[in-house]
Amino acid sequence: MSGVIYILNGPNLNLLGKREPHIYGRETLAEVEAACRRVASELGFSTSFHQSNAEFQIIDWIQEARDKAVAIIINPGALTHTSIAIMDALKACACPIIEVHISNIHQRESFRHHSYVSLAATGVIAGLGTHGYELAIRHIERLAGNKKQ
Ligand code: CA2
Repeated sequence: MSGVIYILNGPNLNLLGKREPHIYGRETLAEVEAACRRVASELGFSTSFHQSNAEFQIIDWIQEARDKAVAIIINPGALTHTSIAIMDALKACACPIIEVHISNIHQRESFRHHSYVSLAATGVIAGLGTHGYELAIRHIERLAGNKKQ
């Protein structure tokens, strides 16, 4: 197995571990990045990990991933619930797409219950904290393994 997994994070996720630990936990985004790099490398993948508060930047990374990535893991932050443009960009990608939410969006305000991104995602992980990123990487490894059989 080899290849690069793009891991994309949307608005305000740079604040991870610094505010609202009761919702998002105490791990910082830098720690999430390091954990993703470690797990991915154990499984033979590299990672391209990014965060932006700008929608256009996330769309540009998704378009870059079209040509370069074996899979995309995306936590679009609040853009999950609003961005048709991110959904369209993801729909143009052929690789597996795992949508990750740290919190259980279905247990929160009703405006968080709908995700445009889910319409383009292979699968969704929500409510398992930052461990969801690692689970997504492990699932990508399983998908890659199954393809070879
Ligand atoms: O649960 C998730 O991962 C979310 O994608 C996080 C978004 C929220 O808008 C989504 O509904 C669910 C918010 C990210 C903001 O992250 C913060 C982290 C620490 C402190 C403040 C914000």
